[in-house]
Amino acid sequence: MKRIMITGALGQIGSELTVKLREIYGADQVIATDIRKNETEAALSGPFEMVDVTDARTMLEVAKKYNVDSVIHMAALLSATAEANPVFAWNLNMGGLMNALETARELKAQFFTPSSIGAFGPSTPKDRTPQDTIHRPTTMYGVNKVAGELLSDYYFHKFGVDTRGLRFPGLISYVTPPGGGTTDYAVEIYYEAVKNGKYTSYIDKGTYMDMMYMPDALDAIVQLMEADPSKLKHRNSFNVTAMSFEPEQIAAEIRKHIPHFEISYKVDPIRQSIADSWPNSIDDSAAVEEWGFKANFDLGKMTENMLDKLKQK
Ligand code: VAH
Repeated sequence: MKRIMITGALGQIGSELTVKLREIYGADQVIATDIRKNETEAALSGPFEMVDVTDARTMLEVAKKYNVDSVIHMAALLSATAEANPVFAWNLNMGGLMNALETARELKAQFFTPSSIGAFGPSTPKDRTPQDTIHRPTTMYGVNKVAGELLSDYYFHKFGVDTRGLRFPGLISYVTPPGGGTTDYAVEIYYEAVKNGKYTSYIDKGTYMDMMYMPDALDAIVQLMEADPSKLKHRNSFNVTAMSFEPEQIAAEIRKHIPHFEISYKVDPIRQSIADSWPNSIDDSAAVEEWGFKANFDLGKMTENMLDKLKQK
């Protein structure tokens, strides 16, 4: 990767990924794009262009203007928002992805877009979910992610586009609050613990989901994109995870730092049903074997870092 265009650069992953890529490749080599602008570091620390990913012409124009050699497509609706607006989610998630793949094909650029544990469904083996297995998701987000994986593989086999992807678990960060996800309870709980010493979870106790601290997710994107392509047996997309926990476990970890912290439950049936359709834990051995994936943060280390950063914030 030398000159990179990022879509959704002001989103939950994009805003931190933009800053990290500028540190690695140089600020002027990373073109941040999004449908709106704000005053965050991602928007102000290097080139920024307004791009609505459903507008193919503008996206291609911007990519040509900067002669990018890599397209990192992050713009998409997450699971809960997509479930509330399924037709809009299909048009944005799939229309945006097609436009980004076409842009990469025209510029002979490398390509990355994230998939998710949301690409699995109730008939998928739930524990240590394999890299290659059944994908019958029951959410619009999951349908988008499976279709997106297949479309990205198609662009590799049919047009030779160097497409790569990661099936992310829930991502946890202190920088950009998430929007519209199912796993976001695991982010909100830290903010509420610091602010109010208590949290009411919309996901029920005993609900296990894979999670990862954002620094590990950002490292994984760069590591995969820089990996030797001859070593890749898979491309779209690799299972990656750092931990699997349920709400009581993250609450117990928080209490090691905030002893009086209390968790209560007011289950949201829609997001609970989405969570119940996802794996309890996934097997990331393919990522480890093919490009040396390794997460550095476990629940203990993440909790210590999150609470420390949020207290500073
Ligand atoms: C969501 N955070 O909850 C995203 C992610 C695995 C979950 O895809 O929709």
